[in-house]
Amino acid sequence: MEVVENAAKKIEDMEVRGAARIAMFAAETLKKYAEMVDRNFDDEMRKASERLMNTRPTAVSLFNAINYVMSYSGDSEEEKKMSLIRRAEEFIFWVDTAREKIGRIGAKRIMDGSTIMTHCNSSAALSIIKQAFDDGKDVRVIATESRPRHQGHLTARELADHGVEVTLIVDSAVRYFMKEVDIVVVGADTITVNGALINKIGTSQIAITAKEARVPFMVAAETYKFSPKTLLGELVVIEERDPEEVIRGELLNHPKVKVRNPAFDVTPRDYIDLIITEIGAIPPEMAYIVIRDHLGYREFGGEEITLSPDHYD
Ligand code: 5GP
Ligand code: RI2
Repeated sequence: MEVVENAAKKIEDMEVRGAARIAMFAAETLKKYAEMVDRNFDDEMRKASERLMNTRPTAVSLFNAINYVMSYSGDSEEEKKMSLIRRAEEFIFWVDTAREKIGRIGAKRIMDGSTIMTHCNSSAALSIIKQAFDDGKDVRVIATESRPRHQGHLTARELADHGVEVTLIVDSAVRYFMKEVDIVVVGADTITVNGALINKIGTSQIAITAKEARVPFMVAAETYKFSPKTLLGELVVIEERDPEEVIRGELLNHPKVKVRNPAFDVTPRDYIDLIITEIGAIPPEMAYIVIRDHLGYREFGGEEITLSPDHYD
């Protein structure tokens, strides 16, 4: 289990982060562990998947990845192992190809000469921006620093290294700059059945500001970011992280001061113009259809929800 424990710690500490990356990493880890297990396959894999599942609660991509990989079949342990490995590879392929497709679809919505605002560090959102740039469009990006973990620095570096001009701003400067913005593009940790977006804390403030300024707000989300559990009435758990990520020192221990650090917030669907998925650009109202038809769960109504390889059809 050491390989699983180490991987779980990396996700918890955010050494491996981003909804797509943690999902792919979980699939890679399950595959690696399956290759090592030589007895009690079902039990061992169940323990491994539970450990990985209990790392970060908000991004449904992690749940969907684990659920997809763990829906293996076979009579003998060897058959089960082969089935699990194949499913892990399928999921990893899904992650890679979806990001690329989202880039190609979303880039069409970026006009030449645009200033794009983005928040945090989303591989899907950046895929759109990079594709627009690669298509020869003159684009500039305003990136928020994304306190407290400053993932905006990663975004600024990644885009600048790609050749895109970037302006880095503090999160509270969003409204100040919104009048210069032509479109907002963000990623997603989870999309709920009623089309709400759960993404990095501060996203909903940007969405409200964009709406006020009549600036389109576009979300880049692979279909495995849609939550089948919300169809069964579950609410998305918003992760609250250590206050030490926000502030260190005396104030943290003051008996009258409480420091809170929610990592995500909810943007209601009325603020979202379009969600770019690998199966097309959809309005948030279509989230239910994506969950019903493209996540292809079989055991509707129970706790068990199985993603289906029909996805590849
Ligand atoms: P707000 O609370 O920001 O006014 O609206 C949140 C929106 O997200 C509502 O439309 C709510 O129905 C929707 N939503 C869907 N799933 C969830 C969830 O798991 N948690 C929360 N807080 N809102 C959700
Ligand atoms: P991709 C990140 O969460 C951000 O909220 C980002 O928008 C989202 O995951 C999606 O990222 P965190 O892991 O899957 O930094 O598009 O807390 O890469």
